[in-house]
Amino acid sequence: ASSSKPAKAAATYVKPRQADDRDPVVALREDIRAKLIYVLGKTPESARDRDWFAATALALRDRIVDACHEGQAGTVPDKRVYYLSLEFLIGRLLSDAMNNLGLVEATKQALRDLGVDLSEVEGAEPDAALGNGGLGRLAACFMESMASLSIPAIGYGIRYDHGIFRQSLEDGWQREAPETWLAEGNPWEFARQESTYKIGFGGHVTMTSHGDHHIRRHWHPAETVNAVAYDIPVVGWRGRHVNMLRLWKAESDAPVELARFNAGDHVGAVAGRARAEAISRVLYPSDSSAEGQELRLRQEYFFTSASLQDLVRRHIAERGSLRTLPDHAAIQLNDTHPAIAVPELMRILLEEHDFLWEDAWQITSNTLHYTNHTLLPEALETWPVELMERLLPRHMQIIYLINWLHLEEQSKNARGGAAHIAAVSLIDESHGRRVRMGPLAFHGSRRVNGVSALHSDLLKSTVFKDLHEIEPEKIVNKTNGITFRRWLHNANPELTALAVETVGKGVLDDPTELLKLVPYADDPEFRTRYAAMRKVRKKRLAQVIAERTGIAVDPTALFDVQIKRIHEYKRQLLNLVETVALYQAIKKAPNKDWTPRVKIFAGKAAPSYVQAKLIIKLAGDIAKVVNEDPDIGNKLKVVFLPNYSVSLAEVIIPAADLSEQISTAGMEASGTGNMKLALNGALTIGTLDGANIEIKDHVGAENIFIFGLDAEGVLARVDEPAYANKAIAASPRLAAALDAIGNGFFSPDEPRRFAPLIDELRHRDRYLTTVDFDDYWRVQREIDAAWRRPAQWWRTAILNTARMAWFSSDRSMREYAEEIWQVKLG
Ligand code: B1N
Repeated sequence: ASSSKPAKAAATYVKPRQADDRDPVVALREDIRAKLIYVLGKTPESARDRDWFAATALALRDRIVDACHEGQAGTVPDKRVYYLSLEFLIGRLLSDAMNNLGLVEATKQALRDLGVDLSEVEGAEPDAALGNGGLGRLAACFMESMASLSIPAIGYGIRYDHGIFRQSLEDGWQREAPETWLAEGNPWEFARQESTYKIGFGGHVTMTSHGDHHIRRHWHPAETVNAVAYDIPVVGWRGRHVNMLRLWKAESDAPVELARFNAGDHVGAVAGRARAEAISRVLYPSDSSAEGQELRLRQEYFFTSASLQDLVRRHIAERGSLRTLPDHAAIQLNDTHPAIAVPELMRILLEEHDFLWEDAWQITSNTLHYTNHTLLPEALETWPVELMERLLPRHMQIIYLINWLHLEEQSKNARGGAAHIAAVSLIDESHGRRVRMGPLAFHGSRRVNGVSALHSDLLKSTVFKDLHEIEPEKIVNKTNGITFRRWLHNANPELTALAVETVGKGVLDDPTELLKLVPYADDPEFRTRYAAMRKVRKKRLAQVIAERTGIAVDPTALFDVQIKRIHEYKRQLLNLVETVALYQAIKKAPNKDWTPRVKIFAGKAAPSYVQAKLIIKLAGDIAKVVNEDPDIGNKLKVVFLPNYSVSLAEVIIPAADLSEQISTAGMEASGTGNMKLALNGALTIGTLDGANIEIKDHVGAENIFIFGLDAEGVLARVDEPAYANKAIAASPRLAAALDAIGNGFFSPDEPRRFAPLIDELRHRDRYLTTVDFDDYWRVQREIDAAWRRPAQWWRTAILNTARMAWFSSDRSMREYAEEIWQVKLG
């Protein structure tokens, strides 16, 4: 490959269909044309980019189906992984499919022959944005890696009509609009009407006696909703293996009430249907916080029950008896959202398959596994007992019995006092009675994992301390990863081409080959080419910034990037306060030799999260003042890019020089954006939090900028009285920046606008922003200096790329396969 062309791995990986001996380009050209004309009913003259996209996707989908049939037809795998997740943030699928099938160049050529530009076609694909942030994107990376490693797997989730809302800025304030990815259909999916299951809600439980001591209970739901399967095939690297993402759509099983309809009550006649179908209508837009609403619980039970019924039916068809379920199925619960799987699998085994309790419990607790993704108290799900009894009465009974047996066991051991029993109970009695879903998932699972080394340790010492002491082998760590196919090969073809040219094509199959780039960090010619790659990407981002915000940025400036959900614990506010302090410093000495910076922010705030929305407004207000100040010029620019998404991340990440990973230590479970940015050669400024610690271990302490308190330091400091006051009093620079924001310097039309943010910092500062400020400032100035030594800077960037290999989600998936699922790679 030459450095100017995207890396493509040789010709095609998938043999064309039998009796198809056409050249791949010819075949694609003919097939895309035929899809356009006969499936979409368009002519090449009348087709829009969106039509060409659908035609191309359909032609590629055929090839994925071929790859699937070639690889797996008729074979039953020894063990399957079932990944249950309320979110799959898969984004666009076209470049993934082309790349993994080895058809990037062939597709580009075929479309060119048809007079169409591939990049326009790619741009016409809507993002499948069925997730909020890291948790949903992780599920998508894991699906891609499982397919690439030939791990037999099915991902189960919800086919939301509306994914994460579309964010726009109105006078700097976040506005939400519904997202409509399905408006023109989804060419990747197969509707499987025949795979429909009934999901019950409400009703009552009856008991019948079956001889001595044997009482059978039976649930009679008041309402049932149909779950209909839609399958999206996920093709792995080199088309060797295909898995399914099976998403459930809610459909009413109640017919339109004809009598009411005929009587003229057209709305009443369909009201029941609307209620049922609401379940898969919309993704809850909250990240790292629990939604206590009834509809959310209905979503959780709906997709969990459909998925369990589906996998139970498959297991019985393949193996006969459910006794062997743990041998052939590993179910992974992505956070507690599907934790209702514990009582639901018990119910299916007890009620529908006549198992005895003890046997059912053995099967359940050897099949389920649970990943925890956060320690934030506001994210730990609990459901009021009263709501559970009303919506899922049989499950509530089962939870009571699970808990009774669990506490009975605990009362026998030495620690069995009242405090211990209250601590390990699955029911929280402290503020009304609530079911604790984390402990329920923990107790019902064979393994529980955290998502970074620090996070797993904190699980053991904090939220699951008592349960961990009972079963010290249960918690294991599985540090997150990212798929390099999307986040390096597809997102950064220039860097990929450079790596392939330098260390060989093997790097596309084995990321550890990136380590061979280490010696090139000292090669001036390689550094120059690496920097040239970045320049290309920064110009592209500058173009996007200009189009979407009207702000002109200089691509030679340092691009400083913080892209993630807006949340107080992630501390965008720390970055903004530092921005103000820097602005004030430049104003004081405008002729000093400042390092030009562009501060780039992007991210969505939960619609009900008032402080987070105010932080977005603050970024916009600061940007307005700073960007228009003639004293500042190109020394500092501030940009907030609206509507952050997977596809926008693919543009920003390869263009970033500096990656902001500045959460309060102990609060970011792992982070995965940190990995994407470091892989693409951005240097990290970060706290010792989540996976930052492991990134530091891999890239080397001298190649990352660490500042602030560590997790232990945070725990100690929060108990000190008036820590914020003291920190502000000790830092005139911090005090001046807070005064400016708090007094309305950036909001003269409403001087008190940001008082809620500043008052929180002054009086409470839950996230220790004031405490970490001075050290953050100090390290930022070190970065200014580092940027002025380009040879050294690029050396460090290259070492980051070279040493991030371990953070491939292939590594994560291998670890899960070996140490949790005990499933063989194909
Ligand atoms: O999961 C990611 C981690 O890399 C991040 O550090 C972590 O914050 C994120 C409730 C969540 N934790 N919890 C959530 C999302 C939606 C929701 O409704 C909680 N997301 C994370 C992957 O491990």
